[in-house]
Amino acid sequence: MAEKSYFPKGFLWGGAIAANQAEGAWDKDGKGMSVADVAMYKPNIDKSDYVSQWHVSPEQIEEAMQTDDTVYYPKRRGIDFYHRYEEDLALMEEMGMKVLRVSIAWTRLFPTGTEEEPIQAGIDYYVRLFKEMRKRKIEPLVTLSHYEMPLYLVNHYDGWVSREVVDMFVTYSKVCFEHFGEYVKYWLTFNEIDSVFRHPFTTVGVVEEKYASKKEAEAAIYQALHHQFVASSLATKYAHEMIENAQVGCMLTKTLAYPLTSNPEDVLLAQRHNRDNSFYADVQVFGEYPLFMKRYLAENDIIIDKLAGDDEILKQHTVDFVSFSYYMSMIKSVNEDKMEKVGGNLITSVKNPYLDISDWGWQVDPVGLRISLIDLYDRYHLPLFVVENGIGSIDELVDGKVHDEYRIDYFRKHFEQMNLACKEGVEMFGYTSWGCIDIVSASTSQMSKRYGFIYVDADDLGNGSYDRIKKDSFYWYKKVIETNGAQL
Ligand code: BGP
Repeated sequence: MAEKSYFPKGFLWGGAIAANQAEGAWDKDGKGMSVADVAMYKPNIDKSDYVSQWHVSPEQIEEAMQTDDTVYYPKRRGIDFYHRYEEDLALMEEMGMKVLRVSIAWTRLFPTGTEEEPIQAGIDYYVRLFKEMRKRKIEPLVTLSHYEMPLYLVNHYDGWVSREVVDMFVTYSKVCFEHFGEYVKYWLTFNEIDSVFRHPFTTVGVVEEKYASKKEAEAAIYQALHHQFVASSLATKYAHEMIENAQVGCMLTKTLAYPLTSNPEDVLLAQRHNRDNSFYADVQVFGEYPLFMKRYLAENDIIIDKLAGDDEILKQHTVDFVSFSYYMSMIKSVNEDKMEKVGGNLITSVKNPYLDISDWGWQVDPVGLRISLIDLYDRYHLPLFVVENGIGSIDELVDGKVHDEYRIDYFRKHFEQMNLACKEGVEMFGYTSWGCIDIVSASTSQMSKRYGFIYVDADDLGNGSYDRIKKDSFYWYKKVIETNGAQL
């Protein structure tokens, strides 16, 4: 007998995509190049090798700027959401989705990021998109920066290391609030702001090879991160001033770690991982750097250049809710060097003997989502929103159907645990599955790593009709939403 539903009335069930992985039209209507337009798809690369698809060199940037190829630069074509959003929103409305998380491509409004005024075609597109969402009673949840900053700022300003980029981001954010505020109430500032060390180029525009040492690159990333913290707080300030009842969230990759054994040293390692992971949300919720991070920076001679007033900005403009992505849990151990690993070189973990792993080596842990929800709620006492969760898999299209019972099973188990978290006193108000429609993978630029309830008929090289096809999970999720999580 399934548990009764503890999801609050009006719970926002939905899905999530990002401009750079879905829109395509990378150079249409005046849009400038973003860091996503440099991401190259490399065929036959090992599934565990994310780094070489996502990290770039100055040479790769140069090479990417010389071509308009959309075959090996799949994020330039996405799934053509830019032109097909009405069809896609109709399918999402049919599913009963109450919210859709999208991002705004900064370079569609400010091609280089340095302009004083936005280009009208970009404004017009997003007004059309948000109006269409509203018409279909789909609440927009909008990410201001989702791995798609202007490439021009990387090449001419060292990305977010330069303080001027803070002002440029604030200009961009205020334009978004001014033109889209009447349609959009829920905002996220930076997607997975903790991922600046996992892939600094796509997040803060830092090209590590430009720095003489790893230590200098680390210091540059912390400086860039500080500028993003300030920019996030200023965006929060202006959202609150410019949009009535605006709700602004931070967004964290929750990478929950367990100790391999009850050896206190293992427990300490897991605790340190979880604490370091929370640092990024701590700053945006508590409005200051936690003492453990101040100590780390001092111990490692990392001096962050702050402007007078930065501390006050952080303190005065904190977020209204905490959002996060959840895909896996990890294991830490003092003996991890001698142990079997999973997860590839993006988020590596000791293999957990109690958990299955996805086709891409991510450990599937539904109970871990419940633990994460409880951890985050107990730490921040703010409403929570899961804005990414799902399983990337190879889906087979057979006679026009996709029988993805593995995806239904994945979501059923995760929703059961979310429901129990709500029962056990966690306040959450929404959930958006990642890639509710198949889109280009962030870390591998593949179409074949599919997350959607809706199949898009395109392969890794962009061959296909791009027809949208409802998977079995489409009908299952429709029922979940209809019954507010009672029927899993
Ligand atoms: C997160 C990103 C998303 C999304 C997700 C799945 O880190 O915020 O953009 O892509 O990962 O990752 P992938 O697409 O690489 O499977």
